[in-house]
Amino acid sequence: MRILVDMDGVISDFDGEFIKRWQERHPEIPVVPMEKRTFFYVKDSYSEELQPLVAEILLGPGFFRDMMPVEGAKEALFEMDKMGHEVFICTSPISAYRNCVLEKYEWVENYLGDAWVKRIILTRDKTLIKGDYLIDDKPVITGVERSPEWEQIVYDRPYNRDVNKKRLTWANWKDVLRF
Ligand code: T3P
Ligand code: MG
Repeated sequence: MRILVDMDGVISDFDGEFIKRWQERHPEIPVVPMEKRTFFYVKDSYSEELQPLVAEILLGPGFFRDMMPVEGAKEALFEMDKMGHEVFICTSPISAYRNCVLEKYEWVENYLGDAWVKRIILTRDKTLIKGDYLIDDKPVITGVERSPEWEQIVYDRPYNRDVNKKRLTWANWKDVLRF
């Protein structure tokens, strides 16, 4: 099987890093806790006045480099690879790409090693990429291809609970994917 694995919110803890930076920079403004994050985009959980502060954090240096790995992600990737699957990291950079693109590569090198840097597929349009599965936390993935080759498996997060697709976490992926 060819398995495409998303990065932010799946193997790197995007929300954890956001919450940490928000609390450091704006201790007086309550951070929206994860269980109340019903929108995929962080900014949609904040009022219009606060949205520039959200953007400042996401675009600032180090945000994409400093994320902690999601628990169990590395082990799962290595195990899929060992099982003989073709595993790729399929990730989209934010439009303001200046820090994001380099830091995503640095992150993969730091946490997964050189061999995985070669498996990064950086694209704004995941529908064009061929694979059997795409493990991704984004509720709906659209692009120019109306019928992507892959089946999305939702990586379970509070903001995608209303999506009716197969879902998994790194704690139960082997039961869900039963190759
Ligand atoms: P990935 O494809 O690795 O999940 O949008 C660009 C990337 O940033 C994409 O990464 C999704 C992630 N992202 C969020 O997860 N939440 C957000 O609020 C924003 C702006 C981006
Ligand atoms: Mg994601």
